[in-house]
Amino acid sequence: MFSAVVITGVNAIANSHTAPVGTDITTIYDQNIDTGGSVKDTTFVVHAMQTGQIVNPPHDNTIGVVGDTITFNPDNDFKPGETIHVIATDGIRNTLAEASVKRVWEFRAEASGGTGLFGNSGQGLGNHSSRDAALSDLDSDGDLDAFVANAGGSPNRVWMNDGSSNFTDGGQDLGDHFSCDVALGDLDGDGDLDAFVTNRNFFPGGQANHVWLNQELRRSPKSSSAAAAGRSPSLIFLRATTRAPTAIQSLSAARFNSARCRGRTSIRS
Ligand SMILES: [Ca+2]
Ligand SMILES: [Ca+2]
Ligand SMILES: [Ca+2]
Ligand SMILES: [Ca+2]
Repeated sequence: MFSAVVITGVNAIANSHTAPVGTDITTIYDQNIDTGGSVKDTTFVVHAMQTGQIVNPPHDNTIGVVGDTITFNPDNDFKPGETIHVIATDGIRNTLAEASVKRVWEFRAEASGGTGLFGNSGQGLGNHSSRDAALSDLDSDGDLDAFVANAGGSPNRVWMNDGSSNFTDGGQDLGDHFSCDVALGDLDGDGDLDAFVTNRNFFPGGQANHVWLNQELRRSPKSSSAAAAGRSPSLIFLRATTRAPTAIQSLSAARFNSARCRGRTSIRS
C-alpha cells in the first residue's frame, strides 16, 4: 500500500532567526531516501537572499543522503542576518521511487555581536537622488556589494565592496529612470543575483519596471580575494537585453509599474 513520503524534521528550524552562519541544512523523512540521483540541486534547492541560489556549478556544495536524511553542506558560510529559503520538491524519491511530499521553509542566519552604535566610515558614494539600496554578494567573492536605485534620471549604480566595507563604483550606468526600489534575487536560476527595479511612472508614457540580469563574470567563491591579491576590484555587469536597448525586460506598466515611490519590492523563492 502506498504511503506518502513525508518530512518529519528539518534543520535549521523553520522561521528560526538564530541559525549559525555555518549551519548545515538537514531534512529528515519518515522513510529512507533514494541515493540514485533524485536528490540534486534542482530538487533540493537552497536560495540565500544575499548570496544567490546555491547551485553547482559554480558553487561546490555537497548534498548527501544517508538513510532517511538529506544533508546540505554549503561551500561558504551564510551572511549574518540573511534569509535562506529551502525547497525540497516532490522530485525527491524514496528507495521505491515514490514521490515525497514537498516542503518549503525559510530561516535567518544569526547576526551576532554589535553594539548598535554607528560610526561614519567617511565614504561619499555618488551624488544622486538615491531612493533604495540592496545589499548582496553580486560578484560571488564573499562580501556584500550594493545596488543603488536612483531617481531623477540618474542611472542606477552598483558599488563593489573590497571586503573591508570600502566601496568602489562598479562603473555601470543602469537605466536613466526615476527608480524607486530594487530587490535582488536569482531571477534566471543560474545561481547569481539579478535585480528587479521599480520605476515611477509620472512621466508621459510611463516608465516600466526593469529586470537586470547579472552577467557571467563571476569568480569562484574559493578563488576570491582580488583585493587581497592587489588586483583591482572586480566588476560585474548587469547588461541590457538584446531585445531592448536598456533592460532585459520592460515589464508592463499596467501590471508591474509602481505608481508611487512607496512600499517595498521583494523577491521570494
Ligand atoms: Ca562581493
Ligand atoms: Ca569584493
Ligand atoms: Ca541569476
Ligand atoms: Ca548570471
